[in-house]
Amino acid sequence: MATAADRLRPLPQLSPAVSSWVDSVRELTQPRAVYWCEGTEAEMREITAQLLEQAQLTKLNPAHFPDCYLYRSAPNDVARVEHLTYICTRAREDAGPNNHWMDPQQAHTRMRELFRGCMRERTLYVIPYCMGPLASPLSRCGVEITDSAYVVLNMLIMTRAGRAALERIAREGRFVRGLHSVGELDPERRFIMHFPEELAIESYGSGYGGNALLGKKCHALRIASWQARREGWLAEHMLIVGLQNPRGETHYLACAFPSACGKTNLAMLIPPASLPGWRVFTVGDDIAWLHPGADGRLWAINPESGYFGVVPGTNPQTNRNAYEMIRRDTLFTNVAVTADDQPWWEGLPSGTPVLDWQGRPYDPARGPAAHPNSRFTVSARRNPSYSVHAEDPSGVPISALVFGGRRREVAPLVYEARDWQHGVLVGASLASETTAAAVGQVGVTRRDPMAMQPFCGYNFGDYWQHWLDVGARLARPPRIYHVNWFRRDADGGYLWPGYGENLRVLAWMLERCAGRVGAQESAIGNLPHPHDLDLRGLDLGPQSLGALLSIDPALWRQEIAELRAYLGRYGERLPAALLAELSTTEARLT
Ligand code: SAT
Ligand code: MN
Repeated sequence: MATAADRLRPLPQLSPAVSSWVDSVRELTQPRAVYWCEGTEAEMREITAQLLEQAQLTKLNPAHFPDCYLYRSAPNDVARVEHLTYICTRAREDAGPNNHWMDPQQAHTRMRELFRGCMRERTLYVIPYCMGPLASPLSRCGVEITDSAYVVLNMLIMTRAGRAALERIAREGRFVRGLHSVGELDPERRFIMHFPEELAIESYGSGYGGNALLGKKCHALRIASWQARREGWLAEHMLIVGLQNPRGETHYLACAFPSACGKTNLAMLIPPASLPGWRVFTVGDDIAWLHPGADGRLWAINPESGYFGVVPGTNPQTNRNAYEMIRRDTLFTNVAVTADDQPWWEGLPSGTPVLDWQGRPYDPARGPAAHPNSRFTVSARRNPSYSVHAEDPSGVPISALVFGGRRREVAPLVYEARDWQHGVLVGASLASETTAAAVGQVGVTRRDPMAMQPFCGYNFGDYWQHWLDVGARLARPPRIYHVNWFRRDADGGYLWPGYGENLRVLAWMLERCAGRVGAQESAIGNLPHPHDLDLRGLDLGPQSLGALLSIDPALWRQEIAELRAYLGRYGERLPAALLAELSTTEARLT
């Protein structure tokens, strides 16, 4: 425990390990000043005031959006850059075919050249942070050094940052080192490097989202997935949501979807009026750390304390909670503004943009007013459906894991894995149409196992084996499901209404977990009997339901062939059990 004397000590004296690392980075980067983040509200206000003064932030209309600000990123720096993201392990095979790899020595040399003198005339900020509740043994700490005050503001919202985190680091003596500089924001001089064996991250040349807020994807997924394998748990790209049914029973689900597929919406879902008596509690919207508990169940914490969510499409119909949540104390990035300085984005029912996300007079010919990957950063506590259990040091027990992709066809609305081992194959088979969350072509289908393709810090073959090993330790493993909210009809229209109506599918899962309903066995897993889906008040014809639950054996045989070829890339590291599951499914299809 920190003593009273510790509390009075200046931050740099609390942890010699952190201080000596900061000293070496200062030598290298040559900042004008070094600032240690305390994590207080006053500090947040001060940094905000500085950014306003430097015109890096715009204050939004205080009558409608009190304490809300707008930040505009460089136009060439608007999303994660997967092609510039590397896993630097000594052995190339440990990074696997799923990652770009660079030799650690070579990567360090390259980054040192970029970092050398890069903070001249800038302030070096030291952000000690804790991923997960400060009192939880499941949490892990890190320190981000950055020269971006905007990154500091985000990290203060997204993590438990400041003195308390540094005190924990001083006690534990262990932390992830994240060094970040916006550099020149030159896409030609941009790299996001991970050194899992050293628990270190080096990021240069971007100030945006997952490239720069190092606690998020870099630490809580890429480095943590590596740590989790060592320590026997799972770091996953999953939301965590509690659903209370009309009987008063609460079950927690952890759900994996690729970026920008509606995870935040699902995490804070609004039950439709025609399903009375349901309540929804959000524990997390993006990342779950899952630990086998002494009771044989899987327990989850959300390592983050805020949301970095996609703005466009947020409105009272699609997500009333999010719409309410971001009306105060919110940092907006790359949205448009109206004549009276209100933030504006595509999907809002009213308002007219006058400036686009780059601050230019809005001209529809130049594309959408808000950037498709524009974001809000807001404290999780602002969420009307925030769960009181989000701070529980032991986490929440998980009843079901749900994998989902954005697929026009092939995948039915929902199916259930036969058991854990089959569920690992179901997760590994995830594929989805790409979105604006990452740089690159939008709308092409790519394989995204467990929604971790951009985020797994090691070889997927080893990762699937680790999943199998964790499952073997669970006496009461969660059930595993696959959903597809995005199936289309022949004319390209969505067959399922999505958003709050998704609760109908989740409700069926809960009934399965409680052992109250059966299912129809199919080649790919268990499907709901149509009469077990509560569709009261939903205008969905029997034809649509039939199409949503249909399995086309020809398409599935093709899917299995593609999956087999894809998994084959992992060679010797691919667990034999996954191939056996694949053969079982294939045999059932013929
Ligand atoms: O830019 S982030 O990686 O934080 C957002 C996302 O892709 O989910
Ligand atoms: Mn994400």
